[in-house]
Formats: sequence, C-alpha cells, structure tokens
Amino acid sequence: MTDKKERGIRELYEQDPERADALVFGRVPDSNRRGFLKGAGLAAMGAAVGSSIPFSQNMPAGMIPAALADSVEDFRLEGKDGDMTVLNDRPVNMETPAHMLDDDVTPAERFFVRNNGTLPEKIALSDWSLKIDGEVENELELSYDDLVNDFEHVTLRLQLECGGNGRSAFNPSPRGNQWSVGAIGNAEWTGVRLSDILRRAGLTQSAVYTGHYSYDEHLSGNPELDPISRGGPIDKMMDPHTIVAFKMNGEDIPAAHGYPVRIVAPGWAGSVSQKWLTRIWVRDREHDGSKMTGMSYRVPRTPVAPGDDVPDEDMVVMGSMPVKSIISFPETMTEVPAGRPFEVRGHAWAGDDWVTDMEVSIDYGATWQRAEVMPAPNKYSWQRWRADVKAPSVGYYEVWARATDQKGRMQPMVVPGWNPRGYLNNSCHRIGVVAV
Ligand SMILES: Nc1nc2c(c(=O)[nH]1)N[C@H]1C(S)=C(S)[C@@H](COP(=O)(O)O)O[C@H]1N2
Ligand SMILES: [Mo]
Repeated sequence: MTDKKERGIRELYEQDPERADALVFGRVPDSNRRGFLKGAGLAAMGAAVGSSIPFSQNMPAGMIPAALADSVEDFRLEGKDGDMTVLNDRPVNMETPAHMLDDDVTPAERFFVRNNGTLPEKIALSDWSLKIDGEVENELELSYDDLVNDFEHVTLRLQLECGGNGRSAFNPSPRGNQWSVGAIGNAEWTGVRLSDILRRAGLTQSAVYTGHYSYDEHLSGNPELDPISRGGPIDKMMDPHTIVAFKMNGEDIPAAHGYPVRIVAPGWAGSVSQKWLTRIWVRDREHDGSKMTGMSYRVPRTPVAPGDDVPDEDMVVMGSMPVKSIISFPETMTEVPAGRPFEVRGHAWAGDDWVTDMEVSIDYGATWQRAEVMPAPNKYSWQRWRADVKAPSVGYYEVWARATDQKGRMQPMVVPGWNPRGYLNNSCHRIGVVAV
C-alpha cells in the first residue's frame, strides 16, 4: 500500500476503485464479478483485519471494506466531546461518529455542527427580537419574552440532518464538507409552532414561501452578504412540527446550535432550520436568499451522469430528505462472539415520512434478516431499531442495515443519484465486526 501516504485509501476508493482494490487485496480487478478475493488477496485482507473472512466470496469489488473506511486518520481532530470528527474549523463543521449516536435523544455535546458563516458571540436576550414581515396582514416584532409567553409551547424529538450528509461517498467528489454518516441528530426541542406565529401575523393570499435571516456573519466580513438565508414552502412551515425553538434537551440552545432561538423544520435539509434567527420574511415566490439558488441545496430535476454540468434551470430546491438509517451499536470493528447472537441497533428516519421496515445483512447483502423497528415517540423523531445477528464462525464480517419507508422506498446499497453538490446520499450504513 505504497500509495496510502499520498492518497488516503478512502480517497483512492473514490477516485480509482480498481487500483484501490489492487493495492488492498493484490487482486486483478478485471470485472465486478464477486468471488475473486482469493489466495494472496484474501490473505492480505485477512492480515489487515487480523482474522479470516468467511463470506469473502460475496465481497463486492471496488467498494472499500468498512474495516478500512473508518480508519483514515486525516480528519480525526479534537472537537466538542473530544471524539467528534472535525471537518473544518472555519466555518466550524463537525460530525458525530455513528457509535456516538446511540442515545434516543442526541446530547448537545454530540450533536453535529454545520456553520456556513461565523459562530456569533452570545447575544443578550434583551437585545434579541424576531421580525415577521412580507406577505402578512400585520408585521410582528417579537421580543424574547413575547415569544416565550404569548404562544403555546411544544416539546418534540425532531430529526435534523444536513442535506450533504453522506457527501463523501459521491464520485466524482462534489465540493463541500466531506460528511460521512454523522451529520444527523435527534434532540428534544422546545419552542412554539411557527404556524402559530404566522397565523398571528396573518398570511395574505400571496404568501407562498418563507425566507430566514440570522445574525451570524459571512466569512468574507462583508455585511452586505448573508452566510445563509434559506426558507421553505408555506405548507411545510405551517406543519405543527415546524417550530421556533428556544430550548434544546431542556436547556438554553447552545451557542453553536443557534442561541437563543432557531427554527427546526424537521425532515428537510438542515439548512432550512435557521440558527440565531432574527427575521422571517414571508415571500410571494420561492425565496432567493443566500444558498437558495444556483447549485446550493438544489438537485437536478431528472437524473444526470456523474460529473455532469447541470444548467441552472434544470436544478430544483430539495424538499423532504429520503429514508435512511445508521448502526449506532456496536461500534465499527468491535469484536463480537462467533456463533452466538449479538445485538445490533441504531436509528432510522425518513424525512416527512416514517420507517416501516428495517433489515440487516451479515453476508454483504446476500441474505437479509428483519430487524425490529419501534414507533417514533412523535412524528419526525427518528425511530429505534434493533436485531440479534449471528456471525456463523470466527472472522471478519460486515453488518449492513437498510430501512424502508411507509411508501415502500428502500435505502439503496450503492450511492444513489449523483448531483453537483452531493446531497441526499441515503445509501446503507455498514460496519465491520470481528467474530472471535
Ligand atoms: N444562521 C444559520 N443557520 C443555519 C446554518 C448556518 O450556517 N447559519 N447552517 C444550516 C445547516 S446547513 C444545517 S445542516 C443546520 C445544522 O444545525 P446544527 O449546527 O445545529 O447541527 O443548521 C442550519 N442553520
Ligand atoms: Mo446542512
């Protein structure tokens, strides 16, 4: 593996999977046919994982073994909770390793952070206000006290996933933070329904979309520019689960997550959930703020070939996120007992929808077994799933997991439709385990 220092093995698998296979396994990658991991290649991979590989005949070509995918050193930096994965420090972007997402309610210390601009100084509550203007009968200017005292409170567990979660698996590699699987969290948010605020303001006939503003600053320092100003269609904003939150897990919202007030519009790209919120501009057309247009948070209307240039008019704003799941236990590359069942569990979610089925495989997708899926405590919370899985003999295995939503849509095993900025990757999560 002489190339490993110049190009990380994950990068090499993205750019040149055949060469990566040749380096890792010493095999001649003449086709995608399975079952050619033999002889020297099998011995080399076995040596790398310190074990035999019972289902080696099923191992797909050109797909990095999970044993190696998570061992890439480059990104491992200190973050909050020490073990968060820091992708960027300006702006701050950090994700949560899958095994740290095992809690039903994600603690703030382990919640991914996605900033487009500066991380603002803590504002005094007396200085904060929220303006509602645009296509409304009565413009509102709410103080923090008005917000907290004048509207009914709701507390909900809500999944929040970055639209670019999973971007690192796209090939060719789109620009942007190279998220693995951990730009997702499910905190318990307390706030007021955005619909109640919009009703108080009185939407006019012409109201079709919201535009969100906040007090974080553009990295250029130019006060004319917003780091991000997205929004959503009125229907989504009037959903009773779309809230203006002032508490996260029962505490003030931490600085990194939008103190003192943010939107949580669950099930849609996290970018709709404006942090450090100061203004909601009700629009008579699709909002055209920063990162609403061009390639940002937009995907091709119809599938395109990987790497294609897509003209602006063929791009559409993303809506609901697709069905997805993670394996949060055990941690990848844990030892498990051979020949005896061990517990595998995680969470599954499906944007505006919900998860009805969950399956796991221990043999690279040759066979699947049903997992249990629990109902969500409230709509838009992720759902717990669990299964007892057995590795028939000693050796290296991978656990693959896939969710299906109530409309019958299933997570793909391979990376779905390439798009210029690498959004909406809902391919299956997998981990490596070593049965001993
Ligand atoms: N004001 C503001 N709100 C924002 C952002 C931002 O950069 N500034 N990032 C958005 C994006 S892209 C995501 S994915 C979520 C992330 O929320 P979190 O950092 O609390 O996890 O916040 C959204 N809200
Ligand atoms: Mo995001």
